[in-house]
Amino acid sequence: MGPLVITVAPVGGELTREQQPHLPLTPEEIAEEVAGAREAGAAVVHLHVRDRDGRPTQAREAFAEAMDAIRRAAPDIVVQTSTGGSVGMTEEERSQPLDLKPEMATLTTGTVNFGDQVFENPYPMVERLFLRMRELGIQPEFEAFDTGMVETARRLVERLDPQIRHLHFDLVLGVPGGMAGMAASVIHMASILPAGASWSATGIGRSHMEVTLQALALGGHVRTGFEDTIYYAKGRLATTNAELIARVARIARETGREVATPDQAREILGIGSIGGERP
Ligand code: KMH
Ligand code: ZN
Repeated sequence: MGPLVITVAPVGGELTREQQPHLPLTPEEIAEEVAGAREAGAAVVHLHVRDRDGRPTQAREAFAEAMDAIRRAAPDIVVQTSTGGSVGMTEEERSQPLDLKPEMATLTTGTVNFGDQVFENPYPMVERLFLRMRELGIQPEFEAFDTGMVETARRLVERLDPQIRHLHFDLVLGVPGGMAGMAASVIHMASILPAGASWSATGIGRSHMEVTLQALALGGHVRTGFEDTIYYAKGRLATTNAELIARVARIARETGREVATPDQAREILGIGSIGGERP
């Protein structure tokens, strides 16, 4: 198996300090968490940010501030901005961080119930976000909450960019409304991905370790962080994102798999391969 890319998701679009007292909110707090995660083995940061009152925002300026702080604290980490934002945000709001040309950005390819709410991703919007990413040379991470989203990503690429050089997926499992966070889900999802695609997985909430361990066993990559689990173990809140990253890195090394550097991650995820002229 090749090196393991670990992504840290330190903030999330919905989480509050009431739920997770260690949640980073300001650009400095986020950068400090990212630096700790980088030291522990994370090569990529999946980024959401907050406004001055700690509320989720997709504002360009807020992302710019957080990205500047991250660049100072963890200069080599790959920054992957969210285009999902939080439930209920408009397309206009959600697309703002793309203007900053991050190396990577998420792209959820379908609508899904999200607890009692609906995370809306109508197909025409997904196409527009994809085209904007391609125009700016931003590598998409296709976020798939169920099998239909994998098929939609496949269809989108066939229509808009059949010569695309690399596809990368993140399997987000265990969202109430999406596919169950079970080992069997990881196995099935991994089996239907387009040939040659790279993939990571994350289990939301109590499914976190089952999904993580199955992804590791199959040679996939892993995402972890407060966005995905606020607990380190049953009844014990995580105190830093770094401790969640360190556990994954430890398991990988114990089982003979090295942990990818950000440059190795760039290679594995196909960063820099989208946009521009095709050969
Ligand atoms: N907060 C969720 C509704 C993404 O970042 O692209 C969407 C989400 C996915 O977190
Ligand atoms: Zn997210």
